Amino acid sequence: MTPPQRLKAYDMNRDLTSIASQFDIDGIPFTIRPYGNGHIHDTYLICIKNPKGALKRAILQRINQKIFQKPHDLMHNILTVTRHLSRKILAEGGDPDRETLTVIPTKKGEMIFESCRDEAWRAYAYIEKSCIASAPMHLKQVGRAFARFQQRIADLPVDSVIETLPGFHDTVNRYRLFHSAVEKDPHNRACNVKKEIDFAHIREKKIMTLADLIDRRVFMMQINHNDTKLNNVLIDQKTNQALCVIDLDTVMPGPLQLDFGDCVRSGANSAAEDEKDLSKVFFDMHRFELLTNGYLEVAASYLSKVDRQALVDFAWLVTIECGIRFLTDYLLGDVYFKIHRPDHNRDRCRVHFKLLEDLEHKMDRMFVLVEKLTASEGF
Ligand code: GN1
Ligand code: MG
Repeated sequence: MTPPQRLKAYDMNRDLTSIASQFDIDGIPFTIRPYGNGHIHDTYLICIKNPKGALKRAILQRINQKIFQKPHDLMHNILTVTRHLSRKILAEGGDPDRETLTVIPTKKGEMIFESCRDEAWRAYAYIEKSCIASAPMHLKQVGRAFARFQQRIADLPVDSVIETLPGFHDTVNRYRLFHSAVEKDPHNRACNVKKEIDFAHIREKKIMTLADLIDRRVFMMQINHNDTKLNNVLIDQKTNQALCVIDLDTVMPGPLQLDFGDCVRSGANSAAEDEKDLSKVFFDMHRFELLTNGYLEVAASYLSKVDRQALVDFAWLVTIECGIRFLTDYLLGDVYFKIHRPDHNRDRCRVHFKLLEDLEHKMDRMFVLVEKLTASEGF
């Protein structure tokens, strides 16, 4: 008798094959496997054999509709941004098929396939001969890639994208949600994270001060990527240069330093985002220098003094915000971020708070480095 688990796996594959066949891909999908390690959607890599027998790959994704409740708005944003980037890349003599994402429509010409189970699926062309950036060898390229992204998108009007996740980087609101999760404590978990709760509370004033500057529009606002993790940059395997910025789900307006801050949060961490052994977690100045060097090679030319001088504060802000988000989700019973083990969100929060504590000791040095690297670019 077939064990029930295998039957389930077979059914899943059959469903995925039929979903993949809805997209405008020339050929028959013959292997499908889970791909990447995102916290939000379900992602699969599909391999397709076309009628002549040639192999091609594509990415298939089930959109998490608990988070992205309007998948069509999400795809509107992605198409707006990829079309804009394609024009820029072409004008620069580049190859848009490799340097930005390409959405594969369904055979009916839609950007989303809605399955009979009310699931929303989308597909992207897979960019061959590339790999996902990893630290530390690609850090400079990652900094450069996000600055180039920022530069290319700067002239896209902020109202051309829809705010799919309102208040996504509204740290004050994130803080309020955290506060209310502590008060409600629906899973009696607050007692396990007393230290972390205090850690966040002590920093409330600084969060409010920075948020106030953002509200008063002291900083340049533009469309941001908003998820500038290392693994959202593809590296060209041939040249070892940054090739493409991926995961455009959160393109929305905000102060432009946010993307730098998030990139530092992700790239200057000496350890994994969910490392259990906190003795391995520290803010790595060398990694910070590599990222910042790559970033400023491009960005020094367009950052105003005020914007540049706030870069380090934003690394602080995004790090605490992300830690607070994980802590809130832990308190609420892991309803937002996918978890792969018990207490996963608590561990992620602990990593962020350890990272932040170390970053706080290094902020002066970070600031000096930003100024030094800017001057070395001639600004
Ligand atoms: C989520 O799924 P992924 O890894 O692309 C999250 C980001 C967080 C990140 C933390 C829509 O991104 O905001 O910074 O996890 N995306 C969303 O790793 O909430
Ligand atoms: Mg993302």
